[in-house]
Amino acid sequence: MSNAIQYLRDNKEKLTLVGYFALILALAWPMSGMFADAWQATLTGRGIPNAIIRFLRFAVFGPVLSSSHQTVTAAGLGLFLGLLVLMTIDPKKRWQAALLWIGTVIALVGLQSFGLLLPQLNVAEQGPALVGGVVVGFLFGGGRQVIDLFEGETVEFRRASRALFFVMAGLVVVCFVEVHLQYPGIYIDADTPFQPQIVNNGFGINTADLPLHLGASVVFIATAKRFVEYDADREFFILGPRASGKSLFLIGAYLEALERVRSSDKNIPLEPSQDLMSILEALDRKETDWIVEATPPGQVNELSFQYVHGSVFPKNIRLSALDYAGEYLSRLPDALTGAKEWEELDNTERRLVEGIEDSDTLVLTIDMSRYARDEPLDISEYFSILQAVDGKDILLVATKADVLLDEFESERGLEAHLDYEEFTEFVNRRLRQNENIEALVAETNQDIHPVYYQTKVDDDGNRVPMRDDTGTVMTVGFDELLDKLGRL
Ligand SMILES: Nc1nc2c(ncn2[C@@H]2O[C@H](COP(=O)(O)OP(=O)(O)OP(=O)(O)O)[C@@H](O)[C@H]2O)c(=O)[nH]1
Ligand SMILES: [Mg+2]
Repeated sequence: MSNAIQYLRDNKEKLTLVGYFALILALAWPMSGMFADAWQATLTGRGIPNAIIRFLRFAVFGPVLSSSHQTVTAAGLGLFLGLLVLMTIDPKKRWQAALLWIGTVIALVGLQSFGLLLPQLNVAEQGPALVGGVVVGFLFGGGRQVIDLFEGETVEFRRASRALFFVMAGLVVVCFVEVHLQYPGIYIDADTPFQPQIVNNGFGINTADLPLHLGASVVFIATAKRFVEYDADREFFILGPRASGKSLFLIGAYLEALERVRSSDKNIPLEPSQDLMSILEALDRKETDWIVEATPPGQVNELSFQYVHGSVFPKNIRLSALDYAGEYLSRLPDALTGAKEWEELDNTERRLVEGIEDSDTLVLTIDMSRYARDEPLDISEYFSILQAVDGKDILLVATKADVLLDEFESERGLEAHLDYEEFTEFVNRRLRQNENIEALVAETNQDIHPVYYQTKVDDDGNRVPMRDDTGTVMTVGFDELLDKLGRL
């Protein structure tokens, strides 16, 4: 892979940040212009926002405070700021919040140039409404959880982020409608706020600046949506013949996620599924040997857990996959293509077919120990499965890559776990000498991703996992794997 592409990949998050920053700069101005137009339009046309402001002013705030329309805008601004403060405190949303602060300041300056909002506020008069808005926003967004944050717990202010999104998106939609749609207005009289009067404006469409406003609004809402997202789900389906290392691959990914939890402030509970937990119990008990037995035919384990990907824009990624006995691989193509009728399939086959159809990523394993021993790889089914499904991301994984370590070290004089990239390049070059694998790489247009458990050869000549002082197995390639999955 060329250096430039590698650089872009490694710094993708920082580049995204710069991109968003540019976008906010570019959007804030047309958005505040549209806001100012909307303000004018709703005032003259007696639009619904105007009616709402006047209603709040006379019927809600009026009885409590000496109220003007500025009281209503101050309360709204306060609400927005209260939510934004919470988003700023949320470790997962810090950067998004920083960008929104910048956007807010630009928008306020923009509105000021139209004589709106800030110049109209009088702190002494609107102070209570502004502060009240901040407090309501803060409490509504889940501000009480801030205490947990100080106690070192992992806290997400999902509600604040979501509310902020609705406020921003709502405001944009309302402004857009006010500027571009003319409709019968509503007048709220100061003395009789509960008896709205219709103002007959008729209907019409204002096309001035319509494309600009429409474009800016859509981009703004889409960006805001991405800012408040916390989660992504990825459904995997792992393909591989018997004993190709499917179960240990999924466990390795989990162990890596567990390892990450120990060294991060953006943790979330991993929430492993029931089936994964029962496998992990066995892992604790067994000190010697491999962790898992061959998965019994007929048994389908649902393995899933979540982890955090990314540092600038972290997201919770939930990874789920079915683990099944490799014996089924050869039956999948017929079941998938319909060559075998649904009624003829047994329960396991049906679940696997559904699993493939529901998945967004297929993981194709290539068993390195078979490769090293020149045994058949049994991957011919991959081709027919790839033909039967479309639109899935594909990941080629070389399992048990430790069997190539000696060769790598003697040829390149490097250690794979320290020079993983070099090792990947080596594995790819080595494996593509095999025609079947070369065809698979060409078909999927993917690099092969090597993973392995550190192993040693025991007295009987078998490879068994090495364990560190604490008795945990050591894995290589899974850290990069989780990153890769996060980027998909
Ligand atoms: N050297 C080495 N051997 C491995 C590695 N991973 C798995 N193995 C070996 O491969 C065997 C099978 O691994 P599993 O994960 O059970 O394979 P599977 O694909 O789930 O097998 P089935 O459930 O029978 O389909 C293990 O018992 C190990 O002997 C690895 O990283 N290095
Ligand atoms: Mg298995």
